[in-house]
Amino acid sequence: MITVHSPDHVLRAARTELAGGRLVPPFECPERVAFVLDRIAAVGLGAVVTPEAQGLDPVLRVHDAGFVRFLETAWDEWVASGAAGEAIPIIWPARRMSQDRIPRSITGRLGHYALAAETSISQGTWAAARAAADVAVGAADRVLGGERAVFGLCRPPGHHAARDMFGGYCFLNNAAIAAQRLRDRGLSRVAILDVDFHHGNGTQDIFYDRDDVVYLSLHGDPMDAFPYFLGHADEIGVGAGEGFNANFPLPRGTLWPRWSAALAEAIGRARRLGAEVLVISLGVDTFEGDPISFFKLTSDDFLRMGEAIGRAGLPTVFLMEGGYAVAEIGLNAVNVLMGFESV
Ligand code: OKP
Ligand code: ZN
Repeated sequence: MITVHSPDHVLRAARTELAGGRLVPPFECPERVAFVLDRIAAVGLGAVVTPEAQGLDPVLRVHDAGFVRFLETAWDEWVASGAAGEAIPIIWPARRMSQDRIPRSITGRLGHYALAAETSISQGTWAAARAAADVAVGAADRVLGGERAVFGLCRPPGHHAARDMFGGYCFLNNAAIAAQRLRDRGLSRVAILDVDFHHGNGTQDIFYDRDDVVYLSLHGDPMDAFPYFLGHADEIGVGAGEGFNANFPLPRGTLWPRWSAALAEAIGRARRLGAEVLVISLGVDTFEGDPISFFKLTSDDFLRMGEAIGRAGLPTVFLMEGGYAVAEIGLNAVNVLMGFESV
């Protein structure tokens, strides 16, 4: 399997994440990709190629132009405002506050465009986010060109990024950008299957009223897990999109038997709805050793996960999302790809 990878991911190297009332080194760090590349080389998965630069057109197909402009300029404005640390939002347009007037101040705009406070914007964040979008498009284009499956080693991840919001370590929604690319280049129905531990609120939001991109997600129950405010089983889509969104919230301690039963249901749904291609939001933070999640999948379970996805028999774009047990992320992510290839 070909891997698409951009060395520019290292430009996202924030020093701070707000966690437990402290500023700590981010869980979502550049070393994650280094471990995945090491494992790809060790098992001889296949060639690693650099993506073509796409410009912003594929990004603007799913994201708000004002939001994109904000991401582009936020770091420079933050520095110009005299702040010493990284850019972290401190206030939101919460209930009964105006949602439609976008403040002039960088602090006000951070609150307008953020959905969470753990994710700081740092120097280089925008360049890395753009490179991850190029990776997603490069992977989608190779599947359009006839590859059975391609791995886009995206970093930073994307599935929490909504049309006009960043957070949860995500800035641009790589999976949504890839799915839209597949639609724009001729496929009629795309299914995004999100196996990351966290619900992909951003992806769900982007496609919620559409029947041409199905969103299916297995994740920690939002009553107990980030992003807390989306990802319930009764969120089924709206308007033309009704019936084209399916959430499988699962409890603390979930093991392979329960997780894989939900996976089988999700894949069955994708097939019945007529999906022609799969985009997999491949987070491996479902691993038993993950420091911020609460499922209990083993490294061998990731092989079985890949086999189950392979048995769907559809062209597949794998895109990296989460996974924070850094020493095991290569083994776990590449196990999914090897399981897929074994089918
Ligand atoms: C991104 B992705 C840790 C709290 C975690 C953010 C989680 C973002 C996960 N102190 N909050 O879905 O893997
Ligand atoms: Zn996650």
